[in-house]
Amino acid sequence: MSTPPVVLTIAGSDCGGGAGIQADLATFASLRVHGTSAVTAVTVQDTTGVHAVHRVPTAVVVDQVRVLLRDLAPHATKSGMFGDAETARAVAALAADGRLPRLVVDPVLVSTSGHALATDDVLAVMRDDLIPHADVVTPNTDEAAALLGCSRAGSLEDQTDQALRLLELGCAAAVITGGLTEGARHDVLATRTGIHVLTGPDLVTSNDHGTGCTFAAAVAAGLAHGRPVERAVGDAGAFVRSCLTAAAGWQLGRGRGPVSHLAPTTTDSRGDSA
Ligand code: PXL
Repeated sequence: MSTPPVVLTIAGSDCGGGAGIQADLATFASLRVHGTSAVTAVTVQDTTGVHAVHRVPTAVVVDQVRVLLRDLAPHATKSGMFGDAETARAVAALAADGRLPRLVVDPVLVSTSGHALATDDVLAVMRDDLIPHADVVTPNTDEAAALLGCSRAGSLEDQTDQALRLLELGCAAAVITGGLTEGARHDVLATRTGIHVLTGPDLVTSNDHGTGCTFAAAVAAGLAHGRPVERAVGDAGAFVRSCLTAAAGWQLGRGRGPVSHLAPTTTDSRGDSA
């Protein structure tokens, strides 16, 4: 195998292996990119919930990012959970300096189990200081509503309108994931050139922990492979569906189980054909 592209994730650790840094690195390996990581927070977590959160000092986060940028020159970057607003601000400053290439911002607010992973001031920093430098922002419908200060999209029209409004924050593209209409799930991508509605089946499973992180990490992997954003987003949706399908029968833990990053991927989403 030839030298893979490198992706950097700046995110929190989920010691249960379902979300956060662990989901990002598993996704990167599955999609044939080399994953590097700067840890922002350590969550004490299992499938039943988040039991504690320990932030990593901002200087330690920045130091991890600094050495990785210098030595491994990532082709794409991804942000997830921040330990606090100071860390979010420091990462936004790196983005403003053009140091974070092909930046995918996953505006993480709440864990799958319902635990708040960001305070209002982290949300404000993401919206005002970080997202203006993002190539793609990947909120679910709740996160999009929080960023825009409105209620959750209740129709495909609302979802489209909100994706367009996210562009006004200054990002190059925004995809709102997980809009539901009977039996179907829609991801709505808005770019400077148009709207793309990506529709798939609504896969009902309790093993869905880490889908948001996995989606955003897969988008970053696609961008690192040099794909255009429309293709990276479409492939990421297909990858998440294969991860959900493969884990549907798993029995891991007593709560919301993880998606499977062990799913065989199509050559398309894995990047053997580019
Ligand atoms: O899926 C959001 C998320 C992000 N980062 C960490 C998490 C979670 C959800 O549980 O634990 C560390």
